[in-house]
Amino acid sequence: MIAILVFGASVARAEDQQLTITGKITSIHGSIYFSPGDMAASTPVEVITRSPWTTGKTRFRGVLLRDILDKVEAAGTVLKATAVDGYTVEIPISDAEDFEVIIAYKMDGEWLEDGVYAPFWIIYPYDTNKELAQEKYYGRSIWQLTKLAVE
Ligand SMILES: Nc1nc2c(c(=O)[nH]1)N[C@H]1C(S)=C(S)[C@@H](COP(=O)(O)O)O[C@H]1N2
Ligand SMILES: [Mo]
Repeated sequence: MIAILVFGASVARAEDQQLTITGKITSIHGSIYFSPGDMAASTPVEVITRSPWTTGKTRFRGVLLRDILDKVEAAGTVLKATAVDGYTVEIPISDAEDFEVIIAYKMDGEWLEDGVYAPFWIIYPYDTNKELAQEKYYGRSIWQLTKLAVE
């Protein structure tokens, strides 16, 4: 009984600390999971930008959203993104093609903090592409990201 409870707790915890990609992807299991460590094993990309949530220039490190979508062979047009805090938003897949959007796991050299922004944060290059510095894209900048459903 104790073992079952402990196991259940550890599974729930793990789900909060990884990204689950589902929907129109190529996977025999239906879902593909990435931990921050898995993401860090791919070629890192940095976006250095100001943001509404940070002070001065911030260095976000992650992987290109487009590369992850390629990796899972995403075949849809929209991503339904969900966060630990229950926030959800739709991200057009065209954003990943048009801009250097990253799935960030580090900020200024530190892993994103648990209970704040971890495990992942969608970041757009707001400074490089001035049109991104607006509410529409800020709203798509979902932190505590744990689910992407490809539709
Ligand atoms: N996980 C999560 N991400 C989120 C939000 C949120 O509530 N939860 N708010 C979004 C919205 S609507 C906007 S405009 C920006 C900025 O939110 P803030 O102004 O409340 O910081 O973050 C986005 N990312
Ligand atoms: Mo918003």
